[in-house]
Amino acid sequence: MTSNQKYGSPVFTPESMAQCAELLAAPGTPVITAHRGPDGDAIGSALALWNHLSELGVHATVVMPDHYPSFLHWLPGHESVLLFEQHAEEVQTAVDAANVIFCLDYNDLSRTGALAPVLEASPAPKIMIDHHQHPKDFAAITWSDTSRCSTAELIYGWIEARGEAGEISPETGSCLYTGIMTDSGSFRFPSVTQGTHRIAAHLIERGVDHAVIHSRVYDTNQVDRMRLVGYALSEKLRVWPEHHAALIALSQEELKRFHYRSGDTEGLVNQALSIEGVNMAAFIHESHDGRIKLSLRSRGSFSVREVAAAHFNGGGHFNASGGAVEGATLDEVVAQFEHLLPGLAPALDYSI
Ligand SMILES: [Mn+2]
Repeated sequence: MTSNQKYGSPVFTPESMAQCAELLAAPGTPVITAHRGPDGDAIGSALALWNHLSELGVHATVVMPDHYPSFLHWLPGHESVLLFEQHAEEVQTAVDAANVIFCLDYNDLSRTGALAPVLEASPAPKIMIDHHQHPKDFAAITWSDTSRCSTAELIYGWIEARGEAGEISPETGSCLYTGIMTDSGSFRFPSVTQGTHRIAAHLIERGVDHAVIHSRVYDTNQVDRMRLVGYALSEKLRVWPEHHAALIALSQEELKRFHYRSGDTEGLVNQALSIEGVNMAAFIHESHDGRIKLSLRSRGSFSVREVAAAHFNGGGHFNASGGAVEGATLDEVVAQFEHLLPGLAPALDYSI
C-alpha cells in the first residue's frame, strides 16, 4: 500500500492511472455514463466524478439512459444530466465529442439499454469503474473490484489514487456518500468494510452532512404509500413459523386502491424477512400487464435463486431473486408458493 492509497482499491495501479490521465489529455470532452434505471450509486458515482473533474477544470457530460427517482434530484450537478430517453440528439452529439467514455456501475454495455448501441458505435475508449461480478471485456481500462460495496467507494479510490482525496469538495463528497449509503443498505451489508467507514468519516471531515443526506433520500414517503404498506402488513402478511417463511400478496385492485406508483412496494419483502425466525420471504403481486411477479429474499445459507429459477421463470442472486408467471392467477401462484414450503422447510430451519 502506498501512502496515497489508504482506503482505496488496489485496482488503481500507477500504470492504469497514467493510461487514464493520457486518455483524458486527448482532445474532446469526457462522457460519464451509468446503467439504465439509475440508482443512488449509479447517479452518485457519475455526479461525484463530474463534480470532481469540474473542480479540476475538466468539463464532462453526464449521460443517463433514463430517469432516476426524484429523491436523488437534489444531488449537486443533477440539472446538467442528459437523459437519453428525452434528449437522444444531444446525447449523440456529446458521445461524438467524447475523448473517453466512463462506464460506471455496470459491467456490460447492454446494461445501458437503449443507449448501448450509441456507446458501442463510438470509437472513444471506454473506462469501466464497477463492482459487479463478471465484467465484460469492452473497455480500454477495466477497473473492477467486486469486493467493494459500491461504485462510489471506487470513485473515492480513483480520486485518492490521483492524490486528491484531501481536496474533495462537499459537493463531490455528498455524491460519494449517497452512492455508498444507498448501495450498502445504510452501511449494513456484509460488503461494508472498515475502509468503507473510514471513507465515510473522511467525507464528513470534508463537509458532508450525513444526516441531511439520509433524510433527503429516505424520508420521502407519500401518504398513499404509507397506507399501502400499513394495509399490506396488517391485512396481507402471512407467516408460516413451522416453515420459517412469510408472504405478502397484493392484487391489482388492492394496489389501485392505494394509488400505487412504481417503487411503492419496494422494501415490503424485506420487512417480511425481518420477522424473527423467518429465513425466506416472498412478495407476490399482480402486475398491470396481468403477469404475476415475485420477489424472493432469504437470509443466511438458503439460496432463493434456485427457487426462482426452478418454479417461477426467474433468477437473480443467492439471497435476492425474482420471477414472473404468465397465464396464472394471483391465487394460483400463491398456492404454488405455499405448496413448495414443506419441501423447503428443512433447509430453512436454522437460526442466524
Ligand atoms: Mn452499485
